[in-house]
Amino acid sequence: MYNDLIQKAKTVLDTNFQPGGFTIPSKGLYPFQWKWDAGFIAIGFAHYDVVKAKKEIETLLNAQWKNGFIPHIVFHTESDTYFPGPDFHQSHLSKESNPDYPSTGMVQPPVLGFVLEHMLNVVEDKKAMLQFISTQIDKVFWNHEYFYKERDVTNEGLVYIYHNWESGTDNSPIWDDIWATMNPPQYTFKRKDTSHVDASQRPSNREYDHYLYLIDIAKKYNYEDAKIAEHSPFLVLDPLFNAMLIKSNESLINLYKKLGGHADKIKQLETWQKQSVASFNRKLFNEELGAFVHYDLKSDQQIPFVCSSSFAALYAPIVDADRTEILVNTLQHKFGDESLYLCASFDPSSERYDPKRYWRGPVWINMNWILYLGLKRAGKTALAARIKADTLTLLKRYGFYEYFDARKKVPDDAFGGYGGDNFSWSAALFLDFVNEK
Ligand code: 2M8
Repeated sequence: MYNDLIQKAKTVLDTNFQPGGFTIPSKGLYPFQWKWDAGFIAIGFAHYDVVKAKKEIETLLNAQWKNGFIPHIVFHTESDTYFPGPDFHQSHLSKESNPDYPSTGMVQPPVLGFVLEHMLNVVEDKKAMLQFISTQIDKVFWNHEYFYKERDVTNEGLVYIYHNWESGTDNSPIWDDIWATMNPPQYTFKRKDTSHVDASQRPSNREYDHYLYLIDIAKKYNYEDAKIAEHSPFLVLDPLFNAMLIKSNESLINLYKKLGGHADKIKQLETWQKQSVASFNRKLFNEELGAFVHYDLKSDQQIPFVCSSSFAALYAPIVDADRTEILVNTLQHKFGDESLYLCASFDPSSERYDPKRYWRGPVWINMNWILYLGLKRAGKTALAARIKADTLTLLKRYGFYEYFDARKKVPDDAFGGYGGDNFSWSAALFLDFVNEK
């Protein structure tokens, strides 16, 4: 039924795979290796080219810093089609950075633990994959150790992000109130993204000023975590980021058990996990909204908006049966209108919702994949089936775009595939959806 599209998805991935052994998210727009993209991409490759799948993970982990940090972009090669590049980020300012790999000084959602487990589930040759995992898993464990040591300022088992790019959901309306507390200088720079993509689908220039300013603050303190935590106006507990960490903790425990030994690491992971799950439920749940929300550590309060990140917890061992009902109910009521595809990235009833602009409303395939697996885990098979069907419909209707209009009927029959075309994680996760056993 999807034979043509499967072939196209493989072509997208194979074309985006670079001689250096990593895959770019989209030609021109994103010419380097991104961390959480690499994880989703490896899952796609695992379905038909295990060598590339392993290479993707290896190449990313080679760029790990001395303190376990894994950067959000690794600048394996030079390119003048993206801003801000290595010259702006200057990872060398950090004494912890990896001298062999210029990178950014920020992170992205910790997906690698569950990516390794998912790759193992997908491949035929489990023995060979486990062998590969045994060579990489300690690096992922070490990355979690970094998070718990350096990014848990309140000692609650919840990890902060200091930049919206660390969340992966770059210009979500969640950050708007934080931007209102800042007054960054107006930077003079040449946007590169808007030469690849219509400006109406991307963040505004003023939003970029905020993004760049946060990086400048981090650079001023040579990317030292404790100093960033003290001085950055942006310090947030993100429910997507922390759910990914908890899901990956669970996967690391499962994988270490399969590998045998490693009792000390399993014990450590279980200890982190217990505290993280308890704090996640205590601090990030908003009773009134019936969903998990972000928490602003600077103003010491929740950011009371529902977005697709609010439901990522379903994919991890976080939510009890009562809360699952509440959460699923909120998802259905706020996002489940039949005129919309699941799942808009931001609350469609909010005045901040924008169905075209990047992370302010459109549907993203990686979020749908996380929510799909979460709903299945929660036993909500009908809603899970709907999100899978919507995902496949969108990809069939528009192709492997970066994000999609959530409206089934786009005004004036306009084209609803947005951002970069031939986008790697849309192709990769399509392969995972259609090859599901
Ligand atoms: C987008 O973010 C980058 C910065 O990291 C950008 O806009 O330049 C986000 O969608 C992010 O989640 C994604 O990893 C990245 C590459 O696909 O693009």
